[in-house]
Amino acid sequence: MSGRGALIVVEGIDRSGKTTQCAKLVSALLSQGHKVEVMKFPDRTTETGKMIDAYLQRDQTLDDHVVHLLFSANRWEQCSNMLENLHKGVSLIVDRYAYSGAAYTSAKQGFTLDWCKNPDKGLPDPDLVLFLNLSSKEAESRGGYGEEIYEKVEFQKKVHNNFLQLKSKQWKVIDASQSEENVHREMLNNVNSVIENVKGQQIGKLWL
Ligand code: Z5A
Repeated sequence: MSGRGALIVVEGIDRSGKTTQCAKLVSALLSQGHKVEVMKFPDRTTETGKMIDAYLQRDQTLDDHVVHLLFSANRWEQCSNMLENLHKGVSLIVDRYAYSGAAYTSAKQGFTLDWCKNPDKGLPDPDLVLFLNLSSKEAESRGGYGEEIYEKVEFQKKVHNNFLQLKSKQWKVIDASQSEENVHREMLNNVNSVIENVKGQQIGKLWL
C-alpha cells in the first residue's frame, strides 16, 4: 500500500553516533526499496544556518534567546519542504530536531524547558524518535570534543538530563554504547515497523 512517508528523528548528545547511524539507516532503507531522504539540523547552508554556524564556531556573539530562536527558525524554514516530501511518500531521517533545541538551550542558566519548547510548537510531529543514549563521559572518550561552543562534558551532562525529560510515547531509547552494527540493527527494526504503520495516518503537530 502506498501512503505517506514516516518522520524519523535521531537525537542524542554530541558524539552519540547520530550522523553515523543516519547514514547507515538511509542506505539500508534505500536498499530495501523505500523512498527516503536524510536531513540535518542545524542546516548550516541557509541564512539562519550561517548565523548559527558562526555562533557555534565562536566567530559571532549572540544573545542566548536569539540563538534559540534562530535554531527554531532554521527548522521552520524546512517545514513546508518536509510536509511535501512526507505527503509524497518519502520518509525523512532527521539528524537532530526540536528536542536538541529544547535540551541545549535549557541547559543554560535562566531557561526553562517549557519556554524553550514554545517556538517549535506546531512543527511536524515525529512518528519515531530514536534517542541514542550515551553518557557524557563515554561520548568524550570518542575522540574528545572539538572547538565548538557546547562541547564541554559538564554542559553535555545537563543536556543529557534535559533530553530524558522530553521523552514521550514516540521515543525509543537505544543503548548507543553498543557496536555501530548492533545500534544500527536495533534502529532499523524500529524504523521498519513505523514506516509500515504510519501509511494511513495523519501527520501530527509537535507539542500541541
Ligand atoms: N544545537 C542546538 O543547540 N540547538 C538546536 O536546535 C540544534 C542543535 C538542532 C551542532 O550540532 C550543535 O548545535 C550541537 C547541538 C547544537 N552542539 N554541540 N556541541 P551538530 O549536529 O552539527 O553536531 P556535530 O558536531 O555535527 O555532530 P555530533 O553531535 O558531534 O556527533 P554525532 O553525529 O552524534 O556522532 P558521529 O559523528 O556519528 O560519531 C562521532 C564519533 O564517534 C565518530 O568518530 C564515530 O566514528 C564514533 N562512533 C559512532 N558510533 C560509534 C559506536 N557505536 N561505537 C564507537 N564509536 C562510535
